[in-house]
Amino acid sequence: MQKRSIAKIIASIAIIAGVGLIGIGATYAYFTDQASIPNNQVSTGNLDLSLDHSQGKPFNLVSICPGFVGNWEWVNLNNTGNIPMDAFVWLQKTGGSTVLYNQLMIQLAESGADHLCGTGDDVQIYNGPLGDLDQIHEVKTSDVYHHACGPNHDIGPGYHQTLCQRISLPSSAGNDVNNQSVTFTEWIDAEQGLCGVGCGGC
Ligand SMILES: [Ca+2]
Repeated sequence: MQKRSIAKIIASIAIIAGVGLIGIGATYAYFTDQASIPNNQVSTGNLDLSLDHSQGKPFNLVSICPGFVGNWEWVNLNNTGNIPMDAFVWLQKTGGSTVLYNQLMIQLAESGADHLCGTGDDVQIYNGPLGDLDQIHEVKTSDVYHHACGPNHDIGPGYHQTLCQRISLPSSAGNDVNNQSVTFTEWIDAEQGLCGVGCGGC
């Protein structure tokens, strides 16, 4: 009998506990509500460089001699993407005479606001042997282009930069370059620029 009474008591406690849990659950049935902000998006900018193969590109200089000074030629670096870019230029010899390659000289300049090469507002980028232009040189842009993207040397989206170029063969080159030829590739590297105010999200 005693065991049965204890069992009844335990059963009663269990029922009471169960009722208590239901009561607790009901206590926390608060009102709730929810709102949302849909259509969040993240996208990356488009870095896109295109070149106008402009006056004198590629170089095709035939039968030149020591003392030769070429005409100013140029290529346009177009920012056809939607973020600012920095541009860098370098050369890579692809065949022929290393002696001639190292004797040839090249001047690189940014055209300035007048878009003309060989005028007073040109900004020199490089002046030396082709053979030493295997390191990248930044195409620093003139002030007229800065305003698009802050105080950096960026080419703004929709803008272009004119890169002026002139090749010469010094009179001191001598017979070492007699009857020689060389080929090379000109590379333009583009890199995302640092943004100023109003220049997008990069
Ligand atoms: Ca100029």
